[in-house]
Amino acid sequence: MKRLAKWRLVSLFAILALALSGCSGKPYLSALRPAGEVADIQFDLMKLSTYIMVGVIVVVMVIFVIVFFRFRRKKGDNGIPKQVEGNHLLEILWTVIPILLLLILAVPTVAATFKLADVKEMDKKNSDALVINVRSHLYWWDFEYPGQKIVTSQDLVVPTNEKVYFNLKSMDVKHSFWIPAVGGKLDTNTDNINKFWLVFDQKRANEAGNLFYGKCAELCGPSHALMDFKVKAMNRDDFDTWVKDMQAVKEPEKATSDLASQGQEIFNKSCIGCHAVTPQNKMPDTARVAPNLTNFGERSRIAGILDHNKEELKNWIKNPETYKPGNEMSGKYPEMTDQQLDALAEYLMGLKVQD
Ligand code: HEC
Ligand SMILES: [Cu+2]
Repeated sequence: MKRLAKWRLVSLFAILALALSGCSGKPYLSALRPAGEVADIQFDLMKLSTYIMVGVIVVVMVIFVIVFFRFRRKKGDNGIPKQVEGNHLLEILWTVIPILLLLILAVPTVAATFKLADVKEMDKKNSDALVINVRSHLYWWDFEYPGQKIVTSQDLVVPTNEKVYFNLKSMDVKHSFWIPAVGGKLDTNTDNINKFWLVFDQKRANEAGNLFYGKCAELCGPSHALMDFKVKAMNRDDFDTWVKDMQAVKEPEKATSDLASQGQEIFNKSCIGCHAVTPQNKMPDTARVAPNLTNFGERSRIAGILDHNKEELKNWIKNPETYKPGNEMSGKYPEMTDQQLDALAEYLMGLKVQD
């Protein structure tokens, strides 16, 4: 019997350890390791409300314990104790204290809400603020840089230590744009544009390996949990270079080897109807039906989730349904032989804009 109780305790601690390890605060993924001005503000609000809640619990528990022991029935107590009803001082106290606590919570929260929604700068004429149009799709992300006239998908590229402004919109159902370490989450809706800004801190980006993880935070379908994107944060100079390299691609890049040009041929026959390989957006939003692959060779993941290598790429093209159930690519192109898959992988991995 005793042994059983001991094991119960051990397994309880094991489960607890497992649960708490989820809070370890990975720098690329955790809201508890804020990596920018917005994340800092949000984290401070979380701390403030946690402190207040813990304070209330502690005070209530202390009073509870005192009352529990002091007013127990003791030997010699007979009958019903004196009945007290209505105490002005107490009633005023327990009305005023919660009001004060709510005010302490509300004032910084409302102030932060307005600050985080302040996008005057992006709406100004001739403003030189960096604006990115985020378009969410079942189950992938499109990023358009209207000022730079380029489009990329799945990997969001941003400069660090400056305000980056976002226009958020969804092309199918509601999704939500969230970069846990940096800020959000804000819904992407179908019939209005939500706007906000974020700052990506350079030092924290270094700690995170210059790659933050982004998530869809609104249940949107069977592959919702797989609707990931990544954020490449780099200093302004590197960002400008990346933009120039993207802009320099005016037409589909020529494959460099025999195998790759075979792949390009297959791609031009079966895939290019959905996937663009030039970064200029010549289509209306609604016509963009698949990730832009101009810089696919430089992605950090395939489809946001798989390791970026030829094997996984072939697996993906062979059967995307296994990896992302309900995705919009499955079954919409002819089946490929192993040889064709090799060629496609060779071609796609070669799609790079930077050297
Ligand atoms: C009907 C349109 C359509 C066709 C045709 C199509 N795809 Fe896709 N493809 C998609 C969509 C949509 C996604 C995004 C899937 C997701 O992540 O949910 C995608 C994703 C991908 C990805 C991952 C992209 C990234 O940025 O990580 C690759 C690679 C890819 N497709 C290759 C191909 C190849 C190769 C072909 C031709 C054999 C092809 N696709 C044909 C619609 C299409
Ligand atoms: Cu989603």
